[in-house]
Amino acid sequence: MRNVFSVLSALINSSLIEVIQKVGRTGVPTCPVSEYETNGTGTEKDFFPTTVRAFFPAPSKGLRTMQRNRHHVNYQHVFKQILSLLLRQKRISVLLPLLALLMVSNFTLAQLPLLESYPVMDSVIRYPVRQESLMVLCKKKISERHITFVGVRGMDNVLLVAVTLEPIANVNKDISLTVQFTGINPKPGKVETWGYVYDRNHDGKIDYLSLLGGAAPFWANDVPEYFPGRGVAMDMDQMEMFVSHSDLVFNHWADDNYDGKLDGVIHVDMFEERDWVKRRLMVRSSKFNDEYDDITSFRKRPGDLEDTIEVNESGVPYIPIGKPKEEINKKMFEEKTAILDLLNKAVVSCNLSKKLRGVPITKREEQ
Ligand SMILES: [Ca+2]
Repeated sequence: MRNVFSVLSALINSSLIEVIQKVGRTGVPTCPVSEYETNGTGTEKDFFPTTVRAFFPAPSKGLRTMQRNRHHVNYQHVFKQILSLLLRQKRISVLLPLLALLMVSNFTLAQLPLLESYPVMDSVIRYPVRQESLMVLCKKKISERHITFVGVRGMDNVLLVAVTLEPIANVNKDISLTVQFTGINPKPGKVETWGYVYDRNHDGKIDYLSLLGGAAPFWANDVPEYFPGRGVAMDMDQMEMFVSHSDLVFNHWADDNYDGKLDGVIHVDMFEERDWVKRRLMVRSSKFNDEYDDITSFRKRPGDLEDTIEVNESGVPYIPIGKPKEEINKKMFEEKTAILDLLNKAVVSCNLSKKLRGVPITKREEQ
């Protein structure tokens, strides 16, 4: 029995996460907390992801307060401390099931469906890596398109991919991870056709895309209802509000049954009378049969909005940035699946199957 303790102790002292990674490739992620959650308005549900809550249901008040003061909750650290404590007390009967649970949770976390994956992926976008750290991992030309896989200097994993008609001269200059402005108007960088990509089930294929959709201000509770509509002049305070609420817009596409076909999307929907993002629409086929039966809307996090959604037989109408009303429907899913297909072909020819990220470990990426 002493051997068991010493081996476990050594493993934990070196790195618990490395041990888990050997079993499931990705460790328990450092769960990022968005501004929404750190400003105290989020609920515990927002704060603790489902799978973490499942075996860590009631964090002490002190722990929660400590974590609220940080941008990132480091669950790795918390688990490590708990395990160290159990080891010191030689509570092997508690320790082994906990280790098993960690491994199981690691497995399920890697395979969260769209709506549960979204908050983690969204945090990566909110807290991007340093702009100048981007580097090209591989370039391929397929079907007249230049596909550029981009990583971060010092790491060999894929961070994002761009699909362009012309080759990209300089990824650090041409791809902007943060919003740019012309006057007070938000805009993306020079290259607008890129997105973050993930392989949640570690089968070597991309199954989740966060595609750049433009740049716009996001409506929030602090914006007054009387805020000027499109074409109406803004005063200085209103301009400041317009700028401060502006950000890059990403639409999230997921293949939740890992068959290579996209089956769910979280897409922005603009106001009809204002150039602001009104809400995000989630449209998903829960049976993976092109019937969109799982439809909801929210602003920052699922569950934060109660409103009505127009649903047609063919799909869900929405207003894109700067364009008239369109529809999220089977045709749109097929178009995006064609892009996914193209990207996965490029992954193979670039030999990057093992370099795709699972559920992101945000803290590591930010370093
Ligand atoms: Ca699918």
